[in-house]
Amino acid sequence: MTFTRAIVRPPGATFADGLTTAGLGPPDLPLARAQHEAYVAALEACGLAVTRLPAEDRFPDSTFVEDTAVLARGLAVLCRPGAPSREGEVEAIRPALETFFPSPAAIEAPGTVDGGDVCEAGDHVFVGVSERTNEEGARQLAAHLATRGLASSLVDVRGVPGLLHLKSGIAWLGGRTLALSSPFADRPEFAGWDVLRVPDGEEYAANAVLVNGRVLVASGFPLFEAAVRALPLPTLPLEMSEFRKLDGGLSCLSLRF
Ligand code: CIR
Repeated sequence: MTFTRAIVRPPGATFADGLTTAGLGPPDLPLARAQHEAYVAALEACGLAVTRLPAEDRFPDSTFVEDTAVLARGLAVLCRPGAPSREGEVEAIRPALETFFPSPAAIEAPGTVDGGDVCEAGDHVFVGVSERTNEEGARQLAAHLATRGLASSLVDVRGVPGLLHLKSGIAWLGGRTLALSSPFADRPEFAGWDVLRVPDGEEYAANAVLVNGRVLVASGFPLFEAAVRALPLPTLPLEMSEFRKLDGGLSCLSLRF
């Protein structure tokens, strides 16, 4: 799958008020903005034209744009975030999405879906059922994806300690290869896939992103990065410390299509 575009939104003035369970302390906003700039530069280095939306101070978590929509094969599905404080983010991003996807589908109540629970892996999509994405939402999403020839399977991630979204623990690295953190490595849902097991202690690195043949990885996880390079896939390491403080990872900072 080749990406040509991405949508991002830099962290706003209220960023430090975002939801978090990480216990890593408050984020440094200037540093977060610098890390976001470097992230955008990495996407551009991968050949993407990046649409930078204005910061949106009404919604502290609005820099995590991935959670607001699922984009696949020309289809856009507006999400219905599981966290009440994030609901308004969807309407806030809708106009930007509609410039590229004039008639988006939408997850309807009582369904909820956060985009971070959706992992596209070639012709297959894994959809996490989490504290944010419920089974009703996952089924609605699967029905929309099926209209584009994408098969889906549900992965229950509730009860995996410290895991916010499915993609906090898994990533697609092209072909039949998945990076899986330990809680996922032996699960039957991933039988038949080639598994790159994320080294214990480097779990955060599992949220890597394949962009046009290169893999964006969080810096500071040398064993995982070496394993990706050995596939062989080139890596682009990025500092993510300030987003990690808000339970965020690399994938959630952009919508790629
Ligand atoms: C939240 O709890 O919703 C945000 N603080 C972090 C969202 C991260 N999104 C993602 O991993 N897809």
